[in-house]
Amino acid sequence: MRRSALLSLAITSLAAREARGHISIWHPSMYGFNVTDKTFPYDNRPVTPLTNYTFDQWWFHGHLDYPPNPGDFFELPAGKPATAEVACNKGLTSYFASSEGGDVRQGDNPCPSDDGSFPSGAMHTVDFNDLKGCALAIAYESDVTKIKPEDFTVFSVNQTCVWTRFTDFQVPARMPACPEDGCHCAWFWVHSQLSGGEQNYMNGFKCKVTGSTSNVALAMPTVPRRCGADPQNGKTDTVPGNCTYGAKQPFYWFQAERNNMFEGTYAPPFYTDLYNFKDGAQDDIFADSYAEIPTPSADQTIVPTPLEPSSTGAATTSSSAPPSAPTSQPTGQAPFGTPPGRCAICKLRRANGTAVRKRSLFSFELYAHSKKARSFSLWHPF
Ligand SMILES: [Cu+2]
Repeated sequence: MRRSALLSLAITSLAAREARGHISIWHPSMYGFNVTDKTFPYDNRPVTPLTNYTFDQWWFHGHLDYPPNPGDFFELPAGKPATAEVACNKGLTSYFASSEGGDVRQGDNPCPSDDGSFPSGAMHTVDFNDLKGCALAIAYESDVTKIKPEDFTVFSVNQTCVWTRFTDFQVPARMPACPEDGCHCAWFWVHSQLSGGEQNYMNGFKCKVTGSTSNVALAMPTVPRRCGADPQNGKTDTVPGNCTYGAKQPFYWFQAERNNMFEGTYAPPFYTDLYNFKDGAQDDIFADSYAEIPTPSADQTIVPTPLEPSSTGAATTSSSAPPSAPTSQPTGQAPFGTPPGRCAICKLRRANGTAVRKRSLFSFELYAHSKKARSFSLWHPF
């Protein structure tokens, strides 16, 4: 009797635990806001990571058939911060009322751990210095079925994402207004390679720019390039000529289809200076931001300077042709893969028993990460 009671308690707590995990943005404007672990044949909650997925699975997190209610928009005040909430469970956010487990908020903590330690495993960071940033991107299109991956432009980066639940995204002052039925936005996150596998996060939502004072359109976004200092991969100095300047696409990485980034497991692309994603508003993403942008390469010595923006301007559209998605790693970038030093670092961390292996209260089922046996899973926190 007692044993079965204990067993059912164990099953109950296990079920509660498995209903949680990882991190996403949370807002009623998002696609999949009410998707639970039972909605799909597989666990496709907004917080689940996207890796090796087909296009239909990863694009908008596979949630296009779960749109927000009409009229729900995430507002982007031009020139001001937009405060988003990131958490590993809806119950940890202001929107707990529609969460399976109700209100489990713990202040600004995006993902409390079971032993009170911080950061928890689902935050995928060893410590504050291991944070790799997240981004918001926008497409000026109301019809979600018309949007292609190449249409998204990153307009704001928070390099210390996901340290806090309330996460500010500075909105560029010159963001033009959206069409009457709104724009589409998406949240993107790729975490440190020291704290988990090749997980991509994408959550789409409906958004609207408020207080717009400019009508200059965004430039056509191009693929970001690795150009920051990267000592772990043998690059001690930044290579400014190798950066992508102006409007940049988000990273589409490690999926089965439609990638635009081809970095290896141990050198993920990050929303940091490493890819010329400065913290805060991306103010140089407009059609008139640069007179000319030279072709980036490792040997490029000309670095473009943004023009002084006029606060208003005639409506313009980008004249450049849409960039075609690259089919291979661009040349002239830092070598990717597994440099000898990498694994030594990971083993050291393991041996020392540091935060890398901390479990999260909102931990995720183990096999989600170990579907494909990879050596990195040895130091994956789950
Ligand atoms: Cu995760």
